[in-house]
Amino acid sequence: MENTSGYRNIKETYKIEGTIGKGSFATVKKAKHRETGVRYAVKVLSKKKMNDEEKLAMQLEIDILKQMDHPNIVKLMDVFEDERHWCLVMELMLGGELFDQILEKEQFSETEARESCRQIIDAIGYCHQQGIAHRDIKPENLLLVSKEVGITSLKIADFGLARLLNEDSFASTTCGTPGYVAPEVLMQKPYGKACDNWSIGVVCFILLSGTPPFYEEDNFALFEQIKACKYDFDVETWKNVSAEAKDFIKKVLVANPDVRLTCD
Ligand code: 3AM
Repeated sequence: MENTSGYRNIKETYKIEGTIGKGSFATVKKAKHRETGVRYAVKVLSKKKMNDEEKLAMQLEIDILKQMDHPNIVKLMDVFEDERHWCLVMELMLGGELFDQILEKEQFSETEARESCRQIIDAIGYCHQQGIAHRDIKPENLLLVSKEVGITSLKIADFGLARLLNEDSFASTTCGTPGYVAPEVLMQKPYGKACDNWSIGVVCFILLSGTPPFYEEDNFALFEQIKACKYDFDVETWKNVSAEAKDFIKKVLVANPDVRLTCD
């Protein structure tokens, strides 16, 4: 139902419950559909803290998410907007972040790591087919469907940095999260979808070994390490990992995006 301002009021359709967490522009809350009783996650984005450029970027995130329909991408069910907020009604992910599982378990079995990687690659391959790069793949953006199902069912969230990229349009703004960022992004070269494949390589490396391939306290030193593609397979940590898995990492964590493995 629309009120006098022309906006639909989310509270008429959903009962807003507790807060799940907060990001820089967004608060994620739990909500219950008043008729069906089904619970969802609602990402509430405040327009107040955003400048016009950020508002446009957010509108883009919303437009991208609306197009997405893949079992390993958090589904956007509905969008409510008023003068001050956007409310994105999404599938509720009850298993928390993959990152927390990594911390809890320290190391996944290779079978678990392989299944997680397959799901991430499926989802990102689907984005790439549609000309979309995610640009911020990291464990915090990989959410688990439920605690019970565990690692076997994960979905990608947060397209805050995703941009529509087609073959001839390259993004060249530096974004992403330090440890996962591809060398070409750091070198401020025009870059495309291959930057996601690099980040997938970093995530897979962490899933297989429990340690990041690139790590320095200081960001400058970290960036130098990434640009030089300097990482190794510590003998003790990697002793139970197959040669095929290491070979996969070696073909993904490659500085030159033109020879890096694609999702296909
Ligand atoms: O605050 P933490 O890190 O615990 O995992 C996301 C993050 O949790 C969670 O909301 C917080 C702020 O981004 N989150 C994001 N999307 C979600 C979803 N669809 C979600 N939790 C459940 N379902």
